[in-house]
Amino acid sequence: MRIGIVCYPTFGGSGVLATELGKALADEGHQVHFITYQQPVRLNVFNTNIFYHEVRVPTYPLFDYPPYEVALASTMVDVIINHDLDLLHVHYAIPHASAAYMAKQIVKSKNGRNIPVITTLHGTDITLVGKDKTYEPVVTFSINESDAITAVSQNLREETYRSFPIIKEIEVITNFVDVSRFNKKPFDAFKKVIAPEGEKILVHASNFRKVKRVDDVVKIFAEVRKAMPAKLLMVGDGPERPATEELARELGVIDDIRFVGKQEQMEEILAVSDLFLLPSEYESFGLAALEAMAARVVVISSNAGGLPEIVIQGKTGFMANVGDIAAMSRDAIDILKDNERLEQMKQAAFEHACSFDIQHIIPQYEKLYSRFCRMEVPCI
Ligand code: GMT
Repeated sequence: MRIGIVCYPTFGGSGVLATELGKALADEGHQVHFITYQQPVRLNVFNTNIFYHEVRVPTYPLFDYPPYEVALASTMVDVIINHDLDLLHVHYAIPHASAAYMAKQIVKSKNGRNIPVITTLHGTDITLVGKDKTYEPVVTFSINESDAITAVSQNLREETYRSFPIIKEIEVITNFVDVSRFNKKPFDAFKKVIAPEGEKILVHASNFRKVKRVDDVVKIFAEVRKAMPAKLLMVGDGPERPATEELARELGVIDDIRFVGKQEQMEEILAVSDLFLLPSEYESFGLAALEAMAARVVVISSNAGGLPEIVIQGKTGFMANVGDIAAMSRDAIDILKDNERLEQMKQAAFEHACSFDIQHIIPQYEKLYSRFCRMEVPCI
């Protein structure tokens, strides 16, 4: 099939997932057209089945806010018509689902074709941004106008029905991980640089937004540090980073923390890590935690949103209520002190991550797409 994928090109989970999906579909022989305002960060391979179309947003002195959605819809129309796409799959509702609706109407009026639009909901498009009164009517309308809707977890499906008057079926296709990519041997020289005395290594990765509760990460680490030598890697960047660094200074743990910024080679970092901390206020799924599990890293997280759908309490990790720093610290210390159990849990985390392997999930998307095959163009 010829599939258009629209996503955010950044490090966020929705963009990562959409890019990995597109790469896997291209490997299966589909022609994949990415339509984004920048080359997606994970689009780092050459494949003759992959095409990248940059959305250019011309500016004009009149525009305080350049009309990105208009530019996006116009680029979608261009790619749909000139590359004879079979369907559009948009990731993250805002503004991708409404831009896709507009493109669909334009293509219909231009050449009578009804291009199917699939919208995948990822999380904050529903739970934070989408609920805002300013966006809600457009979000509800464009989700309802999609030909198929998917959510990345059962929890997000339920949240969506709770928050919006959605009249269509929302199917759950969970996020996935390419286990072969994350199942790596630790690079000893790298481990030595981070933890020269063989200290345990904790890691957190996110966009450092409020919802991630990065201050809790530092507070948990400060408790762990009181109990044993340890190091913390903080991966990513975002608005809460300066305050988090300040907190680390106040708590006297800054020398044991490395803020390494945005990183593409997460698998190298995870390979040397023991615990992944994700105390978020909400996660529709928690793709970063799943990637950690695939790298044999035990997860300490909150029990918010879809996290209980991937973490098995006491087996692959530990969950506690949002903000329960005492419980998360205690669990972290207990498991780090018990090497035998830590190794068992790392193995269990890996085995559980395998059930979310890309190979199990891609056929689910292909099955969904096949519902929209055109009679005149055979689907592969
Ligand atoms: O976590 C973020 O703030 C980024 C956001 C995104 O849209 O890129 O992540 C959301 O989508 C991911 C992929 O489906 C999920 O794994 C994350 O849990 C979800 N984030 C939230 O729900 C806060």
